[in-house]
Amino acid sequence: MTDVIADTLSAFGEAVLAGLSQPQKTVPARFFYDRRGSELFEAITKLPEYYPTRTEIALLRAHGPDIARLSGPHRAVIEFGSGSSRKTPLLLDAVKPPVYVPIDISGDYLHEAASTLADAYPDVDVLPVTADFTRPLTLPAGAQALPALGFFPGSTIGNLSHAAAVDLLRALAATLGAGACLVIGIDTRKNPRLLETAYDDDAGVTAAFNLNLLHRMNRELDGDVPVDAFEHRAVWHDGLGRIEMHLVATRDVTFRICGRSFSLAAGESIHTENSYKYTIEEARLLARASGWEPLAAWTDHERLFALHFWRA
Ligand code: AVJ
Repeated sequence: MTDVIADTLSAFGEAVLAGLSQPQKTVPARFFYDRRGSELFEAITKLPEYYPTRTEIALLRAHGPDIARLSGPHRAVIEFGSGSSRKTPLLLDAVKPPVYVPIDISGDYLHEAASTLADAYPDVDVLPVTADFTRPLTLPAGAQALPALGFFPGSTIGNLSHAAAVDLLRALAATLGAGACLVIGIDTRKNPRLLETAYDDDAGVTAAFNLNLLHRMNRELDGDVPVDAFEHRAVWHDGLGRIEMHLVATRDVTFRICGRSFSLAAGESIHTENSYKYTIEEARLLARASGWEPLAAWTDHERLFALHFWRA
């Protein structure tokens, strides 16, 4: 009979129950992005403190011609996680590919974005694929005929541990096939004050983004988490080279999720995100460790962000 509950639990529910049962409570960062979470992330990318998005866009604008020259003509552009509506046109304008394949796990959003792009780029064959790109997958026939140029912007790779990043980058190489290239955005290590500010902005948007996870648990998992008993915290961990985001209990709390009870003592936290940062040299090591040859890296004057070009 208890299996009835297990069977009907969403992936979110399963992850939350498992994560809250560990000594250091945790919820995987991929669950930030419900409708509200995606809106809040979009707002984060426009914050004065959050430098990655605008810096990466400037790098794509400045180095579009370099990307086109290094990749050569007639490649299929394959984008992993197609949420970057402001970045894709910059790459398409530079490379002018005959085929563009956006890959995303969320089908609704993907098809909406794909049809907008298809309208704007009548000469490009847009072939969206709904899939989990962390596993090797088969590209549509129209893309297989051409060598691939992968596009993985936004430093999404930073959410993964080093081992998981290597695993993912190997899967991308397998998906893209022989002769592939990859354009990947990777956030750099920098002054910890700057990093912590980027993940704890004055307007409180990142705090709202983090706390939305608790609202989502209440909405979707029949929860009664007292959200006002938690506060957002972002800390730089120098040894691990990552920003950690936590939801810290400001008093002892007990709540229920999917009929199960959980408690936190005052000061205890739920760890919600890691955002690893890589020096340009560390990113090159990551490339080599995952079967890629780093060919070029571009960064801004302040070295806030880096755009890398790799070849399989
Ligand atoms: C989408 C994972 C790249 O780590 O900077 C932004 C997510 N979290 N502010 C990042 C995020 C808090 C973002 N990534």
